[in-house]
Amino acid sequence: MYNARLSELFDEIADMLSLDEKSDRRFEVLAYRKAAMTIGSMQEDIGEIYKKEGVDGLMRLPGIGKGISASIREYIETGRMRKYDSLKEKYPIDFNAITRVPGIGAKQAFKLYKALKIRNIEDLKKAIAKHRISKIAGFGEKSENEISKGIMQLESSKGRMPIGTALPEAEALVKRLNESGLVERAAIGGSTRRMKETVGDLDILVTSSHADRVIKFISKLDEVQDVTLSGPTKTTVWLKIGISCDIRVVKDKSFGAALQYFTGNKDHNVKVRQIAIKKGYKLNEYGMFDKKGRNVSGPEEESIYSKLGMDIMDPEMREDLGEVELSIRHKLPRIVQINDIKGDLHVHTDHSDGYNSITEMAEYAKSLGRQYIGITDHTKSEYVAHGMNDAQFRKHFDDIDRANELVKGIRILKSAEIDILKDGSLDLKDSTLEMMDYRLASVHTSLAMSKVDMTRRVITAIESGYVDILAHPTDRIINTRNPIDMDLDKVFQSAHDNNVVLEVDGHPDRMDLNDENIRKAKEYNAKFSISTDSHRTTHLNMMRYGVSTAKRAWVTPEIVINAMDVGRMLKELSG
Ligand code: DGT
Ligand code: CA
Ligand code: CA
Ligand code: ZN
Repeated sequence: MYNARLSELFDEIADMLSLDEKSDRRFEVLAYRKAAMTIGSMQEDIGEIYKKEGVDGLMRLPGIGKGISASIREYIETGRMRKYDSLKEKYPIDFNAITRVPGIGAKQAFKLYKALKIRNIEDLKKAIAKHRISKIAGFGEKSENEISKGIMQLESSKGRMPIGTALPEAEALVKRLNESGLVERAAIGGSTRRMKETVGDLDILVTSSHADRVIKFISKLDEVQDVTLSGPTKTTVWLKIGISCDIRVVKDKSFGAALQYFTGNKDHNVKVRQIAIKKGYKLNEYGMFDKKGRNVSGPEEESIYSKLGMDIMDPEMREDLGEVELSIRHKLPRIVQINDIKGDLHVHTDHSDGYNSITEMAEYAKSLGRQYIGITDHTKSEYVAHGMNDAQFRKHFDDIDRANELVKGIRILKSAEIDILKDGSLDLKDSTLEMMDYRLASVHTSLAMSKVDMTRRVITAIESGYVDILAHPTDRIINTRNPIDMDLDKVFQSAHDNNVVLEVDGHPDRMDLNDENIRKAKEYNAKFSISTDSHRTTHLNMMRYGVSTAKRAWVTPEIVINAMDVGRMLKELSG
């Protein structure tokens, strides 16, 4: 799959163009950033689009013009991009790695390069050890410390890739294997199948009677950078997107047992195996064998569980958190499924920092089967995100009325993502808030408050009576920004007392609340809104990440407000 690599290349081109001191390349920079965003958030493989529809197919994508589609084609055809290569000669810096350090953008990276020839994180670490950063103009002691802290934070999360990058890549690999003609079945296993928010490596299971040919085929895939390990029935490869992938080949009759085994997690497997032993079976990745050595596992995963007297559960539940015991007693809860979802209550448009119009978002949501969407553009304090003031919101609501007349078959709701200001007050007048169908509020700025102050700030907002949904409650960004320091118990209690719904923001950079916090919130009888926080049409597909996060915390559909019809949902919110 080319998406992640192309997106990184374009981001880096934008970084490098922004450093041009001689001419203003602002529009070019913007074009490359947009392309990087479009491609980075696409779930379908851009290589496939090119293969099927050529350059025309590429140009139909939002934000992809002639020049950029030519570069995409060049890269797919030749593995190189001249534009990138020539810029790289001038700026031999690993921007993607260095700009991931908090506090370092492209400009700072270039300054570091000019002053100390720093090209990558290793160089940066050496310079910090010698206290050389603080002596560069514009940096100082404080920023040296922050950079040092940032590197440590980055390294502690190193190696685990967000599910939003890992899953599409694994799906693309499975598709290639299925199309190879060499395999009977191919499936994703491991933490990717369990939809953990980050994954350590990909695990793919293949059934074939030509393991040797499958393994050779994999080693030649364009996605593969190196073969780390290669045996007769398994191989481990390092993928170009920067993650390892284990691939196992078994015979088709072992598929169910192997999938059960490789899905895990390990603790879940250990318990299931103990049950098998008690019932007189031997269970491993090749099958379930009775006393006479006959394989009784059957071709599917399900038959293993049923032979053991258990109900099968979704992979998201297999974390040994009590699911095994409940499954034996046939008492597993009926957890929320993607098909339960009727609407999406966190959606941005080009009225603030989104890319598409209200009608485009609504049409796309309708095509996904949603019955309603809530438009939640930013408020004025979020000026970098083009947040709107009260007067602009009034006009914006007229636009939503018009959009509702234009797009039939889906209800477009009036809302906003209202900034919770430093003192806990809301960023719009009450009269504007009253014009909305519901209100979403979140913290975006002044994140470095003390725990006591932050807790008070959020609870003040919750108690205002004007908040219906608390969006991305902890404000963390996976692998980039820690959660805000806040007393979650107090916030969850207050949310319950004030009938405020908690969001499960399914954007894979956020996943907020995460599975662990959802479990905690459930103890306070919380209700949830599972949303995508979409900033363009294709983001609306990311609902599956939010739903799986909720599934990992055993959320049932009755406590998910956007699993309700619009009428009941709004009634629920107004309490
Ligand atoms: P990750 O990669 O760290 O995100 O997490 P997983 O769960 O994908 O772990 P991984 O890749 O080490 O192994 C994939 C699956 O293989 C795991 O979920 C369960 C199974 N597995 C691995 N090691 C063992 C083991 O020692 N015993 C048993 N029963 N199963 C194992
Ligand atoms: Ca894994
Ligand atoms: Ca693995
Ligand atoms: Zn948002």
